[in-house]
Amino acid sequence: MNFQYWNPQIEKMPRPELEALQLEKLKAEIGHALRTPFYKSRLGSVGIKSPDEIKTLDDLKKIPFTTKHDLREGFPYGFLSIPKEEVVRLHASSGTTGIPTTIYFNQDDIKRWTGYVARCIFGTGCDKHDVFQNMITYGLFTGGLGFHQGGEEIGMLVIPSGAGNTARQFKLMQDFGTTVLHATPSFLLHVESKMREAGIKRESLALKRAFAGAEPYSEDTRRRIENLLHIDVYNSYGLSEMNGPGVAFECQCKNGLHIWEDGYIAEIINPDTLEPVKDGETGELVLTVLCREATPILRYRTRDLTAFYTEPCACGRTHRRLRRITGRSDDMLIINGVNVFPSQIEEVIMGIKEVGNNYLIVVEKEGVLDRLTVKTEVGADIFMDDARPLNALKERIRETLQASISISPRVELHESGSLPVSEGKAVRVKDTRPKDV
Ligand code: DLL
Repeated sequence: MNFQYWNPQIEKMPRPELEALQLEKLKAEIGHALRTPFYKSRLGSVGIKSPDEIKTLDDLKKIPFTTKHDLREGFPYGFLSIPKEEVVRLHASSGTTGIPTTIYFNQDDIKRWTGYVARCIFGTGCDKHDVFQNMITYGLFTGGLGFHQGGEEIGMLVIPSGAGNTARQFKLMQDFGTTVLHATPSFLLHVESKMREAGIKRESLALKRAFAGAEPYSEDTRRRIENLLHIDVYNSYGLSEMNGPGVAFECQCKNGLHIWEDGYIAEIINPDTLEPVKDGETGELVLTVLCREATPILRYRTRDLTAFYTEPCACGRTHRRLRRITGRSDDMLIINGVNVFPSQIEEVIMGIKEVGNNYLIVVEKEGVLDRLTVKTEVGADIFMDDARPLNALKERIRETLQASISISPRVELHESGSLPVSEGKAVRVKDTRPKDV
């Protein structure tokens, strides 16, 4: 394979040099952190009053974790390390509590972030000849502007189409010969369904690849999008607390996401004991930003579950790879005492070829028990007078799910296009059980 690197010196840097670079940047980041009200007090509580107290990367472990709760407590300026007049942008993610997590950038922060996203995009084989349709939400969400800047940086023609409005998306693809897409995986599946409905032939489009991220999805979902759209799909991971997209990305090997270790320090911990897991074991990802001055965040508990791949990647990059993020430590459902991750359900149903591109998991109380219903879409041709094929498919889905999650769900089949679609992150789980149970 012909690998291309945006910044070969950094991307293929020998590990000892890379770690020395991390240490240097960590010390600078601690310097920024000590200028914020939050970390002045938090670092002070463990005796860190100057960056010089950090002598090795291992010293990072002396620093307590930062949580989403801390970020909310620090709203609006508790994490700001520079004078307000030097801030040029903010991004925010709204949460269920109503207090947004807000991240500030100065001009250099934006440039650095752009560099990381450009590195991701270029590493998949894109270049200035590509036409890039950015079908994700712009605005406070980081996905739109983050990819927009990265695409422009490598010279692609960027179409800022934003999410939604599939008819307009098709028109743009046709008019401008779009070669690269960016969207959430659920929106890519929706686009494909609508394309079929509209009778648009795949061969009439110039599509070659897509970046899919911002929400968890299985390897089966990737394969499904690739097979339906005849493109390569690359997994893209990031979070607003760490700038947004551009944190970890797949290279052309499509086997794990390289985390850019010159920009972020990654640790994986056991979410219960808070101790590091052994290499290769699954745990919660903890990240420290090394490339942002305005809003330093140290040892942030992402809640995302993943593992390190330990063996080197065939592409020659030395930055470690993360396994596809399967979900979050806080999205586990407990159904009649059995632990189920939504990703396990997705993996099963996306592997069944008769099942359509959209699904919904519903958990409700029925008397004293929990009841799990999995609603999936199927093609209209199966809704015929003869109910037998329908019932047989339902039973097959139920049995396959039961074998995977040890619970027998109720399965409902719905006509294609009838389940709710979200333009941004898909809402896959509707849990209506009373919260105190
Ligand atoms: O979702 C940033 C982003 C934009 C990433 C565009 C990729 C593409 P937030 O809204 O702060 O930021 O949400 C971050 O989304 O902690 C994960 O739980 C989840 N997530 C993001 N990417 C992936 C992925 C953006 N590839 C949260 N696989 C993260 C699984 C993902 N989950």
